[in-house]
Amino acid sequence: MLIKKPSDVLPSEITPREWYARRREFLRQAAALGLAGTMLPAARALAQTASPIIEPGKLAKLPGKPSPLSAADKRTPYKDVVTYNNYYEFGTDKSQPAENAHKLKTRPWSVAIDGEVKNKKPIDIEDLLKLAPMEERVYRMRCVEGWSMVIPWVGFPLSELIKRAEPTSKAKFIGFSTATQPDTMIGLRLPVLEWPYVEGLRMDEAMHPLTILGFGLYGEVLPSQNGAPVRLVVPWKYGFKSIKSINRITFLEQIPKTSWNIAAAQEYGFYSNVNPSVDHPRWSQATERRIGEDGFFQPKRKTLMFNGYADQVAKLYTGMVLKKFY
Ligand SMILES: Nc1nc2c(c(=O)[nH]1)N[C@H]1C(S)=C(S)[C@@H](COP(=O)(O)O)O[C@H]1N2
Ligand SMILES: [Mo]
Repeated sequence: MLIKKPSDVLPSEITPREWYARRREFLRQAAALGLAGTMLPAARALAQTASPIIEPGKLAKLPGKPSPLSAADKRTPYKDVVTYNNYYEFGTDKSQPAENAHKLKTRPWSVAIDGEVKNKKPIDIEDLLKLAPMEERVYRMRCVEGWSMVIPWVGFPLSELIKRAEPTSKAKFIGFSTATQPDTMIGLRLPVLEWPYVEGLRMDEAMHPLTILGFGLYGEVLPSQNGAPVRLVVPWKYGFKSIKSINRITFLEQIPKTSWNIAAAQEYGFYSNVNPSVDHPRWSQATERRIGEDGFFQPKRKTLMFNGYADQVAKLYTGMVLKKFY
């Protein structure tokens, strides 16, 4: 096979501009190898055989009790929330997850629990859904790329699941993995990230009341492009920490590996707290564009420290130099 695997590429070589170039090169090589005959129409078929969820009212209802932790910001229109996505397993363009992710098999589904815990029993999604009362949490979410949304999530605190797992005294961090479904996730064929997608949190961040497992949005179960059947939602960190379609949670003594840090360590650290005064090495993080509200020619809005959640989370980082722990 002529196509470069991630292991053939030094992480430090990868920049977003190169991802595009590599994706184009990948498609060109695929065409040259005759793979185009299998892969590209397959991708097209994925988009055609079932109906993508791009409007409300098509998925099962999942109500949540309104929470005092919700933001008062205007909610981003449903259509934008479900058609402007990052979910690289389904393609690197913003529109691709909505076109492709409805093929994701979300049942049967269970989440493996392992590492430094007493209760390693995997939890089936149906049991997980019943673990704690569902709440509606309207959160500002900000992507490291410089855009933001306000999403009414439905879920409950991750701490509920952590308590059930009974971490040992050695558990200092938690790692999360996304499922890999080679036959539904066309993006797994692209060497853009190492698969599975992995993320992590420090234990106190994971136990924080703002950190939730998300099962729904806008009062319905999650559309697959938003990470069905269960994802993480951590509103004070850049969007990539909020890992989708979780099938494994591992309790660890040491800091876990995270996908974007593996891909480009000098650009994406473990903490990835939203911070307007720590720029990305190649662009400013001082401002953002609110999807569905701010036009391209409007002045951008100011990004807030910890995405506006400083009152609740700043104390987690007292004494840490945030330019170093980015
Ligand atoms: N498994 C997985 N999770 C992921 C991603 C991804 O590519 N794969 N992208 C992340 C990024 S960069 C962002 S901004 C958010 C976007 O979530 P949304 O599409 O629901 O708004 O998902 C995050 N979780
Ligand atoms: Mo992102």
